[in-house]
Amino acid sequence: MFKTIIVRKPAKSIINGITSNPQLGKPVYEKAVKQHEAYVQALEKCDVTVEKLEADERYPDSCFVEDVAVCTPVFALITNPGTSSRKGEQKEITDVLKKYYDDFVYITEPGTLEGGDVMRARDHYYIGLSERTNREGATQFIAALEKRGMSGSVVEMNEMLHLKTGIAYLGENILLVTGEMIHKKRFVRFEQIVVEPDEAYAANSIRVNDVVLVPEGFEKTKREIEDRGLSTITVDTSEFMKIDGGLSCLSLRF
Ligand code: CIR
Repeated sequence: MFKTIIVRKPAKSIINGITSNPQLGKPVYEKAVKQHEAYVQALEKCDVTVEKLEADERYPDSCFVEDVAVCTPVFALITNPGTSSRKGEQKEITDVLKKYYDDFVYITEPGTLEGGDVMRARDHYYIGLSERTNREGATQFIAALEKRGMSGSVVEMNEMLHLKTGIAYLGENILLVTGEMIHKKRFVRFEQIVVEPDEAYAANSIRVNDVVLVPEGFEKTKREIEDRGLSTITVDTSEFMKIDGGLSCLSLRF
């Protein structure tokens, strides 16, 4: 069960967020704030306490708090983002997490790691090797996990921004997978819901306690999830999608 969720309000500078899809246009700040509020309301229906952090104008991508920490059941990993405009965001989350954790591990240079590349399934952590997370960063994280009786392993990947761009663990042995994550040998022991290319963005859905949050507009994926007996809430994330962000990126859940 998750008890606490941390989110950060989008900054006005979100219009300068990193994007691989400039053809989608820039996010509209006011709309992003409204969508963020709706996201928080959806989370609040999931039996958790949501801590809302103020916007941080210095960092256009700072609403994507998932990337700057990984909150395990026993320690907080403070990451080292793999792109220059996001370096520094992790310092801002450290003080916030001191309320919740005593045990901190820090990814240090030359290691880089972003939380979007980390997927927990039961007690195992899968770590995608992306342009943002390198092998050294993953090795540091795995060492910290093993020291505390948990485990992690790396997943090679080539096509996506982050591991969780293409995969989500929904509990009960179910994975949502799309693109290069489909039928990876690593994941054969899971039941896989294959997300078609036209709904690929919905592979970044999140299970929060008894509910799965699904981005709005992806009916086939939503139905597939509901067919497994899971309840869903849809949230409009159009403004975050414009800068490669999705539902998981917008929160730290622990
Ligand atoms: C970035 O490129 O860092 C942001 N524009 C998007 C971050 C998305 N985060 C995530 O998937 N965990």
